[in-house]
Amino acid sequence: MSKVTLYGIAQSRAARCLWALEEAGLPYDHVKTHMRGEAQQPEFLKVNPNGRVPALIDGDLALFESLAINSYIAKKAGGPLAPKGLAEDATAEQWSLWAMTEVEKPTLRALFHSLGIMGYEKDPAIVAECMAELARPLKVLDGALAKGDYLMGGRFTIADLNVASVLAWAKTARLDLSPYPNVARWLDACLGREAYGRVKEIQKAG
Ligand SMILES: N[C@@H](CCC(=O)N[C@@H](CS)C(=O)NCC(=O)O)C(=O)O
Repeated sequence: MSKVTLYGIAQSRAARCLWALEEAGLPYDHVKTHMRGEAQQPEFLKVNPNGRVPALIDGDLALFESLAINSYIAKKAGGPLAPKGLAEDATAEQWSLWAMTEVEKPTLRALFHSLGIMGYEKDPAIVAECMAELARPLKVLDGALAKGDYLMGGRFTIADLNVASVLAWAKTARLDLSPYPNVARWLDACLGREAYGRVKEIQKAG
């Protein structure tokens, strides 16, 4: 299988794609493009005109958007991570778009204000506001996970990986997920996977 190239330091949303690549066992090169400065240089803008990471190149194909990249990785590699058939494909897309539109923004805001990082003040009131905003989607996810260990097909798939890779920030922020016990259990299982452990190692290595 042809080698792909992933751009983006591991301490960015590129971590999501590193997880998918490690999980899928796809051969890849990792170019540690920094999100500030390097990603806005003319050379990199040919890879991703948005000037953001991650981005992925596979031959003539250039892709941006972390979770779309992950869908591609899963389908290219095949195997249990990939959706089987149209219904699973649509379900995986549903969860990925949902994670981006319903979950990502308040989770990232909660992360910044719970740890006081990236120039933001620690602010428990803002974290509480984010948790209130997350209540609706987290209840939906908790309900879906009450029916089984994973989001679809009775196995860990790209749907789980994509949603968990966004909710990983909730873990880093130590957000209280106890009102959503199925989410808490599932997130621990997803983030406990060997492939995710390898991503943590890559992050530590810098
Ligand atoms: N929706 C995009 C967001 C990409 C994104 O914002 N990446 C950040 C790093 S985590 C970045 O490159 N920021 C640089 C900038 O905004 O100029 C995705 O998920 O790939």
